[in-house]
Amino acid sequence: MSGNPDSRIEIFPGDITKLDVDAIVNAANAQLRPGGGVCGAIHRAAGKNLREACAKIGGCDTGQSVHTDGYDLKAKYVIHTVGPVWHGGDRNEEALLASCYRTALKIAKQIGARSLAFPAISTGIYGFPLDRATGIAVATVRDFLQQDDGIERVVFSVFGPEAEAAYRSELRR
Ligand code: AR6
Repeated sequence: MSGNPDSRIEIFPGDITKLDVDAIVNAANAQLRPGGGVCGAIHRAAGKNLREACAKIGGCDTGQSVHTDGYDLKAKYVIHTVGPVWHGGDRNEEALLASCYRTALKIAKQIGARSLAFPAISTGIYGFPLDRATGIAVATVRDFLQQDDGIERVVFSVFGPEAEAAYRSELRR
């Protein structure tokens, strides 16, 4: 339907909160609390209105996504997705991680966000092995973009040289 999906994918080494995109994706927890990692950074940058909006929603299941405004961020929206905690791979972690990317992209489409940025969901505090997570992230985004031309730009925000190398290598495949 929409040409080579890789022409709409890019890598940004650095802090996702700085990105000027329509929506950034948050690697959230099921209670939608500020937490640490990229989630803590997004909440700090967006301000207390984000915490209040998340409290109003109340929670989100693993593998699912919800959205709020972006408040003090450049991004108009935050799409909160709850990645799986890695337990060794036999608790449906891979399918749940793919579902995070898919449901976030679906919401982006619904709210009219044409550019969005993902962090490496689940690969920090939740312990998902980086290479496996990167494979799932890239494959799921490519697949979605191939079926759909509503999203113009997907940025993988990678924090640190190891994550950057993993994404660059996966995108060369
Ligand atoms: N910009 C982009 N990526 C970042 C940033 C940033 N500012 N900060 C960290 N990362 P994590 P998880 C990378 O732990 O594993 C929170 O407390 C980081 O290097 O943030 O899904 C939530 O509330 C890693 O590659 O998320 C949950 O409780 C990636 O973001 C829990 O952690 C994800 O690491 C979620 O754990």
